Amino acid sequence: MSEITEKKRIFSGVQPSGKLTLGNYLGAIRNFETLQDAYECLYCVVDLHAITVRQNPAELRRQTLEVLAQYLACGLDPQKSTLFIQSHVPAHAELAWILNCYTMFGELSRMTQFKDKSAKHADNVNAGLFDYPVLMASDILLYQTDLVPVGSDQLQHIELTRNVAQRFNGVYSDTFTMPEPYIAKTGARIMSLQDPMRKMSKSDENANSFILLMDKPEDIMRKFKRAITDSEGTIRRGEGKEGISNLIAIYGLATGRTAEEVEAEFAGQGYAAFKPAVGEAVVELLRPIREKTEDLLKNKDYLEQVYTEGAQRASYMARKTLDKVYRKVGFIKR
Ligand code: ATP
Ligand code: LTN
Repeated sequence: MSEITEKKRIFSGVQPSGKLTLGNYLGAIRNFETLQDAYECLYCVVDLHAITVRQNPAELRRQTLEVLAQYLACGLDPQKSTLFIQSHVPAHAELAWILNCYTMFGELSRMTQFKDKSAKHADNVNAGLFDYPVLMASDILLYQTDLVPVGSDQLQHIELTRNVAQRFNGVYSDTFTMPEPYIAKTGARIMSLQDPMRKMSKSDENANSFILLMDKPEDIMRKFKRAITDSEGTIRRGEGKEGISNLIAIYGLATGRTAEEVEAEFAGQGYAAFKPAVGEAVVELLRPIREKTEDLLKNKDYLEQVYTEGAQRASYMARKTLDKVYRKVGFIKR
């Protein structure tokens, strides 16, 4: 008997809620690229998620295209992976409604991202912000996803997705594949350069806390030179050295070295030598991505072709799951 091995499926998404950071790249997008040969991958720009926080419409449009261009600039290949925009495949919103009816209010109340974001946007704690994880579960379950590459802040949402899938499968028999998170060993949580106890976030008010993929080399150098460290002055990881530990992780990822190798390389040297070295490594890491993104953004026709074809492929896969779900819950076939 000939053996047909189908590739396992991957889904992940990034919100066009601002400009992408080094954290987004090292925690997520870099892994998207390395996984695309071994898996059948769908990578989405999740614009429906982005409007849970108020967005300027013109900027949202621009940022959506920019995230797509950055997917391509980071090496995602539309011949290998399906790249698309979430709002172009209505099945995401349709499945989200159904799954709302299989998700408990109490479960959603426990989500730390909801608690953080509702504290931060106290004047706009809308139902979408609360429901955000159900839409994310729909993104994942719609494609019978096996693996979800994300930064560690998203683990709780994937756990919730698994609970919802299990509940639905329990009521109606096997419908959804049970997804697993894929979290890289290093880079899963890049910290803020100004407060190394918090994750680097594109929506931080302090622009010195994050490195953007589109930052100019002089800005990258300046931000690393100003990065908060400690008064001890040695290049090693440890308790109370979260700032330096973060810089060691970043330098290691940018140059392909382990943390031990970085510590050995800079043994006996101080922060005045290390910080510019991290800056230079990141400048070189990001230079080709920035230049490629700039080129791609000049070619809107190409971007349109990529997202149009992506949405067609994704819609076809999504429809299969949605039809099955509609049948199982008892809706009449149209
Ligand atoms: P926001 O700041 O608007 O909440 P975000 O950057 O946290 O946005 P997304 O754009 O949706 O959120 O994140 C895309 C991916 O990047 C997710 O997989 C997320 O886990 C990952 N990610 C985000 N920040 C970091 C970080 N500091 N370190 C590692 N991975 C991260
Ligand atoms: N919530 C994610 C973005 C996201 C996502 C997804 C990630 C939306 N849908 C599906 C993986 C799979 C975040 O990073 N904030």
